[in-house]
Amino acid sequence: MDLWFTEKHTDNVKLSIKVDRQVYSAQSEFQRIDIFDSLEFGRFLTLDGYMMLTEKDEFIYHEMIVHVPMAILPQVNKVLVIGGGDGGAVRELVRYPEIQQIDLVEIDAQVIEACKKYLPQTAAKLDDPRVTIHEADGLKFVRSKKDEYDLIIVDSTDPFGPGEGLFTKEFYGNCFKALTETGAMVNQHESPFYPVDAIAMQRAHKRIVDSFPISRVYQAHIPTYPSGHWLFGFASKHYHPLQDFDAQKWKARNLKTRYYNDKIHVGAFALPNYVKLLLEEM
Ligand code: AAT
Repeated sequence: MDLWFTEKHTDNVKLSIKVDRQVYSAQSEFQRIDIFDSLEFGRFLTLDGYMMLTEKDEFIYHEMIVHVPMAILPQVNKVLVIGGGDGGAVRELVRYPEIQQIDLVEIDAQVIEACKKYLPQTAAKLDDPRVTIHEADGLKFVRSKKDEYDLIIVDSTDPFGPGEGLFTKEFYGNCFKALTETGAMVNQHESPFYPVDAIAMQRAHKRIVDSFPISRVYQAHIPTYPSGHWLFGFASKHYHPLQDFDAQKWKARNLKTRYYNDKIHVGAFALPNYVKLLLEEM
């Protein structure tokens, strides 16, 4: 008998992935957590039935959410990751020796536990001595922080349920305050393609533009997210994502990556006209 995981992307579109077996299922205080094995995408994690990551394509998302800001900011000592209990963003961050401290703020401890057990590919570096895990709501966590982080990575679920607060004006204002004088914030910025997603994306974008002097959007192709066309936001107090990008410095690090490179860095900030229109950049 065939078993399929299906996610509804719009009222008229669904994506289905053939499942080999279900590995884990639990209802936490915050959401339903499921982990499946599949032939095409390897093991994958869903929350409330929405795809969070697959073993096959998570490298694209995690490389793009980490290496883009790390190649722009000249000195990053302290990083805050909000969400990201799967550990994928942390795995990429610990590759930088100059990072001394990483605070990971994940609302759902059960996501961390499940990923440590069943998704070592992403979770393996959560035990790095530089990482401190806080089981807390990111919205509340940043309220009391001031002038502390060089980089904030918002690796959150979509703007419903527990993730909703991470798309508010209050949250972006508090992230601004929590950053050092030259700090920057990167967030998963939703998809521009289907109107249901684009409306939330536009709303969040306006709030970020209002909160930061420099704010640019970049893109990547993530096959298992709705439409496959995904955006990230780079919002900064001082450094510009292209003018302050030092390709030579990044190349000299000799970090092995499967998606990100210096040409992708520049190209990712070139947006299609329809996206520029949605972002009111045209
Ligand atoms: N790294 C790719 C996977 C994610 S998961 C996002 C995580 O954010 C989840 O573990 C969820 O529990 C956590 N989260 C949600 N709301 C909050 C909150 N308020 N505070 C802290 N953590 C939170 C991202 C997937 C992107 C999906 C795109 N469609």
